[in-house]
Amino acid sequence: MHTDQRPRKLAAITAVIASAALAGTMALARPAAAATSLKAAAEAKGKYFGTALVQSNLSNSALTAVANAQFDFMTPGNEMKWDTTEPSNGSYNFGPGDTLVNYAVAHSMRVRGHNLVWHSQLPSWVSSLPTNQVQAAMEAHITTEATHYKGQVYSWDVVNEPFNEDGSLRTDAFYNAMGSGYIADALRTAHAADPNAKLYLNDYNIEGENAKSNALYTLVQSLISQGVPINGIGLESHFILGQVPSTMQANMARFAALGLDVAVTELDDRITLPASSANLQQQAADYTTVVNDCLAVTRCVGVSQWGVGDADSWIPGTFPGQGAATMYDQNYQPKPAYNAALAALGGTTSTSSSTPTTPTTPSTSSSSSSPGGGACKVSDAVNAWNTGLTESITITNTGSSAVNGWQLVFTLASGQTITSGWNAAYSPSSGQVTATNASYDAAIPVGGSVNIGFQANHTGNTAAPASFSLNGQTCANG
Ligand code: 9MR
Repeated sequence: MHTDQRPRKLAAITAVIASAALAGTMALARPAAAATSLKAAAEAKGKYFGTALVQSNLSNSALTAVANAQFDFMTPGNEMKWDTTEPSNGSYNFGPGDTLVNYAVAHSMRVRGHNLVWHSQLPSWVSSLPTNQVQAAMEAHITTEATHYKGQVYSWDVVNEPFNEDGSLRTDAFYNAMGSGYIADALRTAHAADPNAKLYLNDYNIEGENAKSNALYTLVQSLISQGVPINGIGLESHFILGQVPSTMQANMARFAALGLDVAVTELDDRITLPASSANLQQQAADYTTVVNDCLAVTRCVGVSQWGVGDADSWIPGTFPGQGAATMYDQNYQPKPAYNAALAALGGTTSTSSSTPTTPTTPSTSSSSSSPGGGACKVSDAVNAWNTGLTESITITNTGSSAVNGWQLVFTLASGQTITSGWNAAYSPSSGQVTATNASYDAAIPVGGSVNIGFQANHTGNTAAPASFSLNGQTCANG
């Protein structure tokens, strides 16, 4: 918007650096560094960033190196489920869960207890019980497990995946024995055992507004009105590439408005293999959307991915031909989705090292195209740090007909190279760049806007592009 701001800011920053250096107090002049891990960036926003771990992961040093550096929250993938913890009636095994809890404690991760009541990974002795014995078995299981982990878990998924897709309740052993009242009973029992744990209902395909999330919403309203202890809703978020629901933020907000926390509990984003670089860019855009949705809802307490890397994901085993669903590749190298999630949280991918970085102040600057344009206007904002920047670009259709498919052309300042982007495909990564719409934002109605953006490395010049053209037409200053 105002190209004239940057020179003044840079001059001011330079002056601060110079005087600090003279005074021998450069460290004081250095602003709080942008976080370089998911957990630090999330914590700076008052949230957490988690992963799921299974016991066998703990002996994989490449995996634990990433887990320890990036995550401050851990969900045991299987070890707290009924088939592990009470494989036969009244006989409990908390060894595997304890191992993971101890690991989490040792690495400053909070724990999501997962889960107390679920139709799956349920030992057959439970489903074979006469219906008049199921309630006692359920209450005993909840009481024993929640008491065992009392004070050690941040939250419990008390009932996991209770709904069918049409919003009816699943007719599992618990429903068949107790009707819909089993959910309230389970929550009350868990609360009695561990009054400080946050009690959640957790499910999949409830991320957007749909029949299933509507039914959950209605159930939760009713639970609250009856005084049933419930603290949060877990949105599993097992997404298909490019299909993060547009209503996710609004959906989170409506549950939050009931006085509940919400959390993204099992995030992944599956791709039909082999994953192309365009797929990975789309996945980065999807992760950005999810993180931004959580950031936009104060009561969204955090985001957890299901597994550390693609090598650990359940997707290929369950959806043959699909995979590459996480932020880390098979070798625990970060993918574009990692950079995108970190950038969305306000962090930076520049690796921290013992070498002091040049003190710089993250600068926000903006510029836009020459005024006068016609069918479009563009506003952009650059947020830069010592070696990198993010640029957020909003394109508005100011013409009199809808845009259907678009290319935005702009020229990066010398030394800038795009490393990841969202909501468009960017090519090439430096010089004159063409950003091509993603499938889901090809249409810009009259008066409508699309936001895209990217993360780039730079070598000192953090200037925004001087002008933008949309489908060959120069855009106005937005
Ligand atoms: O990741 C878990 C996998 O190892 C198990 O085989 C599977 C069995 O159902 O459960 C997986 O985790 C699920 C989680 O507990 C609940 N939501 C869906 C997850 C993926 O299936």
